[in-house]
Amino acid sequence: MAITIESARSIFPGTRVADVVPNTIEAFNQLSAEDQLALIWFVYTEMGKTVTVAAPGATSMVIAQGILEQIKQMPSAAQTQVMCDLVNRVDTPICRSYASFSMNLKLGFWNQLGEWMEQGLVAPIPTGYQLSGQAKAVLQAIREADSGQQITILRNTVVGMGFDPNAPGSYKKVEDPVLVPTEASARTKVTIDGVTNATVLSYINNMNANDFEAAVNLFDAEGALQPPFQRPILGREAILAYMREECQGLKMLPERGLVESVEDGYTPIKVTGKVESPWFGASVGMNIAWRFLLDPQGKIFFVAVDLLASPKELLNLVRR
Ligand code: 45D
Repeated sequence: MAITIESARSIFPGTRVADVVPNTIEAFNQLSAEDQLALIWFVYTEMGKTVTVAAPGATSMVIAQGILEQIKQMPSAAQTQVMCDLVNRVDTPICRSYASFSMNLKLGFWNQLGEWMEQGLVAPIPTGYQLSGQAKAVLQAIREADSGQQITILRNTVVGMGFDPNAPGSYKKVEDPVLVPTEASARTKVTIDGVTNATVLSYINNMNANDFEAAVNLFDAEGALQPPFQRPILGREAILAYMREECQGLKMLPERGLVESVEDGYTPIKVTGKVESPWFGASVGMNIAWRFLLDPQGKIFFVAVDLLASPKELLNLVRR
């Protein structure tokens, strides 16, 4: 049977992913704008007690600064309106600008608003705001999720806001400045219990050094990368653009893995471990699996990155 990206997606089918993330996002999107804002506020402030959010320096915050200042000058009711518009994806100039922001810029934008809300410079969520019954259920589901799942839910709510006049994601994005890769002498080298495969080790080491060109050159020309809860991204060019937006400052800490026997020249390799985002650093480790399928030349034909259902899944290295 010929191996395709579609067939590669189902390698290591016993991997249990954190379904709570897409399920919660779906329920969240059904809520009113006021409920959504209040709910994120509660999650964010509750998490704030245990983790510190640090906006990464690479974020081109200057681009958002004008809009942020504009919001800060508005009367309180207008500030609340802007936030509701963002949630409701209304067609306004601010919502269009927001949609053109990179992921990190969207996060940095809200992080600033959150700080100002705390300081009373931007309209806060009214004290004693009562969530609807549905919103309470969503909040409870988020509280029961682990911290890695919580930050993924938070991030996904922020990414979908604003108004994109064309198909979602088709808007010309403001690009983040490209980080200089870590110099050779300062690079870390991971070891993975059970995996000595040079491509896999080199992938992780290059990603940890922000050397996305080197990482992308490890892919087959027709290769694909599938982020958590997303469709595969196809081809080196698209993967490189994605990495520049989503992978700067990530810390990948693989722990163990399994190399399966070769089938039709292709090698399935599963690796599990933690990933830390620059926003939360070591205070939030996400439990991750990488499911690689290497082609006969040892290039990455496919890799899926999964957010795991539980820490127990870190030990699940069986193929079926
Ligand atoms: O609405 O190997 C207020 C890939 C209230 C690549 C607010 C990967 C109102 C390949 C609180 C102000 C990338 C796939 C809002 C690996 C309101 C690869 C503010 C995986 C919105 C390993 C909210 C990488 C705020 C992974 C400020 C899994 C929210 C990376 C801030 C995951 C939320 C990174 C933040 C994640 C969330 C980062 C900063 C999940 C950050 C999440």
